[in-house]
Amino acid sequence: MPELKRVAAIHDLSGVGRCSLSVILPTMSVMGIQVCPVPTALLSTHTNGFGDVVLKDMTDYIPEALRHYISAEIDFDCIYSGFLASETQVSHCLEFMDKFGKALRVVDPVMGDSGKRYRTYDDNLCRRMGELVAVADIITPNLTEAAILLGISYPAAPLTVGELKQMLVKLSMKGPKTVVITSVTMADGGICNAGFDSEHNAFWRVPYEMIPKSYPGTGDIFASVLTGGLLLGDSLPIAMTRATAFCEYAIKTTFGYGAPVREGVMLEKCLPMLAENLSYTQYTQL
Ligand code: PXL
Repeated sequence: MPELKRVAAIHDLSGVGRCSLSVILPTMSVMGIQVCPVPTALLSTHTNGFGDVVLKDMTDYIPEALRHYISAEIDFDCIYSGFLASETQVSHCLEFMDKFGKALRVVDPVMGDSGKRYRTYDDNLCRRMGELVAVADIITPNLTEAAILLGISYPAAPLTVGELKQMLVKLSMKGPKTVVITSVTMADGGICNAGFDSEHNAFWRVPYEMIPKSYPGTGDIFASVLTGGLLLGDSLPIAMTRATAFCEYAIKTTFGYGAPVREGVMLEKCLPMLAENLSYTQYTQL
């Protein structure tokens, strides 16, 4: 039997808007990874642009599912968390990360975008997200979330390489060995995703073409492809380039069709590209 990697994905399930588990499941599956969803909440849509959302909280489900997995001796290669609805959910994620100590711990500290916090996140929840970051092996904040985690204001001006490296190092000093910051506008031109591997003191930069639209769920897709790539044996720069190339392709496809922003990217049209499992090498050193 081929050994497939198994991931516990602790995220919400939003019915419409192509984010969180709705995109994580197909994205990692097409890469040949088994994703086991641990839904933190059920939402009719995501929280940006559809008005009053119907939300069923699943907080109590998380520790019960964890107990079942332990008693059934089910193991995971990776625990991957994202959007969380409450501080209690952070505590439950910490338990999950603790109980599967050998698993790769990936924390996507979903809290905001484009300089703004999502409306369901307050100061306390953001602080607790910092506790989860501290136990992670890998974190994938966008620039907004990186600023929140560092307790600084959202950088108004493009970043120099030195400023960006400092942010990456400071985040890694909070615990995670690997830090990837997405959507960084650079003072020397362009926009990129940037990574730091503290074990090898290596900094990586993956540039991409800026499209003037911000589609929900692209951070979830980026973190899923990055995590999938690393689980399949990619190095950090190769996994970062795979994830960047796929997001760029999905965003340009969606933009090219003029599809509504709030519905996220046209993932269904794009997934075959990921199944091809090519190697991507357009990174540079930061
Ligand atoms: O993609 C991040 C995300 C996840 N889950 C929910 C969201 C968002 C972003 O808006 O609203 C419910």
